[in-house]
Amino acid sequence: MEQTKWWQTTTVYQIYPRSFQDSNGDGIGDLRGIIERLDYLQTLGIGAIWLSPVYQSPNDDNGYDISDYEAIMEEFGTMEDMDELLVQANQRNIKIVMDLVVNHSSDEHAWFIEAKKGKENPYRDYYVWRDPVDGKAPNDLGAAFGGSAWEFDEVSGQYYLHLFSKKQPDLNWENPELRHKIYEMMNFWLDKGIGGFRMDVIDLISKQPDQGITGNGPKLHEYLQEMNQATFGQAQYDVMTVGETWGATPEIAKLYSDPKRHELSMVFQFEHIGLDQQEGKEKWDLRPLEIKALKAVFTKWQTSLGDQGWNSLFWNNHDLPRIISRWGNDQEYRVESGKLFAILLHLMKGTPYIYQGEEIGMTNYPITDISEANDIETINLYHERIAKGYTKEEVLLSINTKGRDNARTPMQWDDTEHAGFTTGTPWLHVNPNYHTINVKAALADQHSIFYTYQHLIQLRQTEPLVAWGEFDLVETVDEVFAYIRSYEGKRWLVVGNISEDIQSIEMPKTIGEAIIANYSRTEFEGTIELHPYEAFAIELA
Ligand code: TEU
Ligand code: CA
Repeated sequence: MEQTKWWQTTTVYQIYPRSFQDSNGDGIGDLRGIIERLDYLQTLGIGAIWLSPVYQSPNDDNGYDISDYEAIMEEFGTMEDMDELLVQANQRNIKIVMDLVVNHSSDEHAWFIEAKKGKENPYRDYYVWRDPVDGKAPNDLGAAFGGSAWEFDEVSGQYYLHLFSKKQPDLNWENPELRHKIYEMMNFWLDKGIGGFRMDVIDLISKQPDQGITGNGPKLHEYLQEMNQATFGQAQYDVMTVGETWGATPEIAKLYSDPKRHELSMVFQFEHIGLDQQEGKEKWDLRPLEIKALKAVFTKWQTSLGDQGWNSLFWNNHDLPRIISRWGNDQEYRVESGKLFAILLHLMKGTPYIYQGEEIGMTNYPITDISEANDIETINLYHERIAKGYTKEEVLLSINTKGRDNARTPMQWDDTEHAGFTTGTPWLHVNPNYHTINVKAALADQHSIFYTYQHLIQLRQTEPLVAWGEFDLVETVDEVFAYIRSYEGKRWLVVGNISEDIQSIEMPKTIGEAIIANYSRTEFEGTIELHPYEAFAIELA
């Protein structure tokens, strides 16, 4: 068998620092807060933290707009705090995977401030500039957060490109000097002993804006191979890299993650994430999830990468609504559906990612007025759609179902005021359900969602079948997701009823009791009736 990499048997935990733990009462999560909670993460059993950006930033997009890649955001602490976090995490065998946001910088980055000074400035070419066409933007390329992707610059009379907000100008990867500055910066972090990089919208770096090409541009893989050689691919490092690639198909994923190509460890693919949006429309244009399609997507990804790639497994991140509210039931069956999604995902092949709060079953926080929103994407969307004639109710429904603030409400630690997140005023509303849904309560209840995650993390480390086994879908009624993992003659059946209705399935011959389950079932023979959101794994005879 192929040599095992540490990230193939580990589970990663994503921290959104602003919302994790405040240590000084200013209402904003910080690095000291994370250090205070490392023991909790060690108890959970994770082997790495993906840390959303902690670099200096004017926070137009909560840190995804970086003004200095080698400095820490003041609100989050200092470089000494960062170094301390690395030491303390490493002592607990937890690696720190940094977010690398190099498709764009902040417009307040020194490079952009220079570049704006004029066409002759040596930094001008670090960004993407174009002359107006007929007195207007060069073309109709749109930005992810609404409006044109081109912003006019009065000083030079040219437009610059920004695929996200206008405070996130796109970097020009065609410029070799810029690329090498980025590699130097990456080595600065690697030499601090970090565990790797999560690469923000990395599939956009070889854009060809004049042709309207943004993702998967012609030199993308050339750049990644060059980056690999210049940075993390060097012998002294043993890190993981995961690219955020919204447009990846399995074929594209292999280009990134085939070990022979020396690019990345794995990518985040988002095919399952798009299943509840109307075809060809935006994520805000809702449609119900078809479980059948969900099963087909996972089966495709589980069976097509082979030795030429590695899957990442996730339901949640800081851009997505909470899975229990999205595809489960966040009221009556919150605990059952939370465990179901955990069991189904964490017994697949790949590296699982847990987003902060997922392990205690945190839920969406619906707003009743746009004044309660914080996220730039949400606020822009609201005004754009209201101007187009949508009703307030329609837009709020989309926002409450899909908006990014849902994931960003502060972590719920206990039932004291503001959920133990801060002694001050939290920067974003705390979900009032913190009185019952919180870490303290989860740790005190041996049947909580937390312990299901803890068990699943252990199984990945102790059972080669979980890490390496083959995957086969089992034919069942649409609402039931059942698959078999097999490894060296051993076979596990994993079953999950993704519905509130009772579903019958025909069971093959099994051995012993369930390995993990969310109901206490003793009968596994013949035709069995699955409870709402019931999930279990059991060994097959
Ligand atoms: O996300 C990329 C991205 O495409 C998302 O903004 C996506 O469009 C949206 O959330 C869902 O419709 C990454 C980061 O994860 C996100 O937080 C940043 O805002 C974005 O890049 C820009 O850096
Ligand atoms: Ca703070």
